[in-house]
Amino acid sequence: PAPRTVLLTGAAGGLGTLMRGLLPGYGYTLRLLDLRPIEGEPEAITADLADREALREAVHGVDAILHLAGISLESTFDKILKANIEGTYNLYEAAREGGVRRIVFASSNHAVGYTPRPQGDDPLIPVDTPRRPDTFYGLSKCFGEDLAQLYWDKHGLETVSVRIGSCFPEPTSVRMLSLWMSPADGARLFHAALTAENVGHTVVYGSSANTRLWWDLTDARALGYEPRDDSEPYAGKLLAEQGGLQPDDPAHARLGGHFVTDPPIWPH
Ligand code: NAI
Ligand code: 15L
Repeated sequence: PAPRTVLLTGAAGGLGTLMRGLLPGYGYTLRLLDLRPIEGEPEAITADLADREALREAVHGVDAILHLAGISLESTFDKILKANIEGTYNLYEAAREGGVRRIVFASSNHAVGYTPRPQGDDPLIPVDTPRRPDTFYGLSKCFGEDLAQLYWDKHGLETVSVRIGSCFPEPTSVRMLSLWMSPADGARLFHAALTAENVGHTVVYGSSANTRLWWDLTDARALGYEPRDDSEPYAGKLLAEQGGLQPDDPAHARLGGHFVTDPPIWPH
């Protein structure tokens, strides 16, 4: 049966807020969880992914989990370790114990951020390209994908890991013209990932059907995802404001963009 009640972690965040607006339209009842309280949602669970007891209660009776919670940019290794690595482990353990059948995991383009972006007639980047995280953040997404594989192989808990490009209301950079996932396409993809049959652990890229696409959406489409949007209408304005991508600029040459070139964040 299709999942009905879905635990949405990270519900107070940017993507979580967008999905709170869109996923009920697909018939889901959402249970919300975040570290931060959510205004106007008195029933939302305010809890840290470090709180195993809270997670046990939060997963009780849900059919699936859309796992968006965590640090969503580069940070210190210790913070990433706590929120993204230990936090995701805690959630998977709660899900396994609670008999939850499927998790949709918000992975990221930064799991493969050092991959050169296609130029000219280069082929699109396939899902099975070697992982090359560009940050501790991207490394935590590699961990999440491997954890998902382990929990499928060992415990039969299914996951679709969605390596999200850039899901915001509009693309705001020339790089995002290639990686943009419109919120409406995001909801379409998460719905497909929640409902496709026999996914085991499947990794897909998450974006709209952009004219300037860098990666291959075949595996996402195989879940039943049919993107309807394209960033191209935003191209003229962004290119005029920012100029084109320079092949010799390291921040433009690889999938992860400035995550590749930003200095690491070390603890003080
Ligand atoms: P965000 O930073 O706006 O939201 C993340 C939410 O997680 C926040 O509300 C935060 O309070 C919560 N959170 C952080 N640590 C937590 C913890 N220990 N326990 C409970 N909640 C915690 O990020 P955004 O953009 O909404 O992204 C959501 C997810 O999707 C993240 O996992 C991010 O890595 C991933 N992602 C997002 C992309 C995007 O384009 N928005 C691109 C690629 C991946
Ligand atoms: C991500 O993984 C981040 O969570 C998001 O904030 C954006 O920076 C996105 O990648 C991106 O690469 O544009």
